[in-house]
Amino acid sequence: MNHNPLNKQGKSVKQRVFSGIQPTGNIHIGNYLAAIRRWADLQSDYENIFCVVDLHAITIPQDPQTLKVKNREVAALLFAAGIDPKLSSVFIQSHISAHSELAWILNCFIPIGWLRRMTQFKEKSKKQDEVITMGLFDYPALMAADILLYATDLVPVGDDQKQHVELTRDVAQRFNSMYGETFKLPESITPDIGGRIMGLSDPSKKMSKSDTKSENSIFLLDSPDVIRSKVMRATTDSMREIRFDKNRPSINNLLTIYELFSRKGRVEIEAQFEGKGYAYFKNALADEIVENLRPLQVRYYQLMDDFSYIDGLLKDGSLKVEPIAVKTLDEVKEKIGLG
Ligand code: ATP
Ligand code: LTN
Repeated sequence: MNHNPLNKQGKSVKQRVFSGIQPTGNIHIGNYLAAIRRWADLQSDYENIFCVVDLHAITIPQDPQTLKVKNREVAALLFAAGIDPKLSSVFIQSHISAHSELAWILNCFIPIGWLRRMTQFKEKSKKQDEVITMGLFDYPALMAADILLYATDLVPVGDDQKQHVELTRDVAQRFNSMYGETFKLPESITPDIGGRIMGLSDPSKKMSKSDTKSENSIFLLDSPDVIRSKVMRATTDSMREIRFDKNRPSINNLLTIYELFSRKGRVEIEAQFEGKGYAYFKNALADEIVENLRPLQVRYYQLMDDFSYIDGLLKDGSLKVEPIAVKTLDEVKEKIGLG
């Protein structure tokens, strides 16, 4: 897939990709398959900016020491998963203050009704035991700021974030219609397959970092034994055939995970497991996941031996992208009469 337009000389101009991930909980294979691996796969076709969104993380209470370490761990995971610092800038959101500043300004252009409609807010505020803060409610304004600061063309995300990118377009359009062309309108890109990987023990719910039941998710750093045991215990139905079927959520989800990790086609997969039982399939699935995650895990632990190296990469990332953010913010402030 390459959406890059041509410039006047007929040369392809790289479009800009921006996406983010929260430094919370444990990164799972849903995050990997729908977001991180796609970012890595796409990176040579685009100009890429990836952000560890710690300001989004604090919309839910976080332990300060853990959050600081998590920022580096998640960055290390991105590099371990193949994000190449030569092709992609990676940085920590709170290191560039323009994000908070533009989020505040956008707040003043977002009707409350738009935020009330956000499915993620409705779901997260239902499960939370703590007080629901303005920050959680306002999460999409900060996400809009992240995207709009960099004149982003494309936002690769899982299905659950599509609605937030729509809101980003809406606020950009509203601002542009009031003050003239300022923001580029971004488009989300979601995977055709696996945009919403479901839980292993409860396939009616999406696999989620904040899920307290760890058997529902396979984490990128789970050991081979843990992966195997989670796959073997995954819910299945009472039917026998191993076939892709939306009406059979548990087996459909496991087959989708197999499809994405093995990169094989559906016909080939169904033929491979024809007449075989669930145990046989689950063993093959566990092997596929373990073998795919092995190199990532090796690289991750090597990188984590040297925190200063990760910090250096993150600093380079911020230095490279901050001028883009500052330029957008200055233009916005000028247009609305600030300063
Ligand atoms: P939390 O449960 O804490 O909200 P999360 O698992 O949704 O966390 P994020 O950091 O919010 O993780 O998301 C990072 C990326 O992973 C986003 O692009 C999001 O759409 C994608 N993603 C999250 N969960 C899934 C899933 N179950 N299937 C596919 N993509 C997912
Ligand atoms: N809300 C996103 C994380 C995120 C993001 C972004 C994704 C924050 N800012 C900008 C794409 C673009 C999530 O995954 N929950």
